[in-house]
Amino acid sequence: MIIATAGHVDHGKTHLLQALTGTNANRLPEEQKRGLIIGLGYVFMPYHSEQTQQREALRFIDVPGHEKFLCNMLAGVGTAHHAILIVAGDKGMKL
Ligand SMILES: Nc1nc2c(ncn2[C@@H]2O[C@H](COP(=O)(O)OP(=O)(O)O)[C@@H](O)[C@H]2O)c(=O)[nH]1
Ligand SMILES: [Mg+2]
Repeated sequence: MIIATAGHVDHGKTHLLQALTGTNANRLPEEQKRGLIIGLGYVFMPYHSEQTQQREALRFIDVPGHEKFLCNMLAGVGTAHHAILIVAGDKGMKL
């Protein structure tokens, strides 16, 4: 299963994925320097499936929230089965 993030820049998308998987999806040096994702980030969370009795993984695609990188965001969410809409509770919805 592939899950994409969605939400405005600086609302905690990458932070949430790091908490879930232990991996920083900001992998490029420029992304780490700026603290925001420009391309796409890929992280995963392994788990044991009771259904199949096998080791499986939830796969996440972290996408940019900045409007300048909208094309990259669309490329990321286009392949996902599900999305997590992440809104910072202290900032509210932003367009
Ligand atoms: N306002 C707010 N900031 C958060 C929250 N969770 C994480 N942050 C901080 O917001 C900053 C940006 O987080 P990041 O995950 O890079 O946001 P992204 O651009 O949506 O991926 C970091 O300094 C985080 O520590 C939250 O729930 N609310
Ligand atoms: Mg991010």
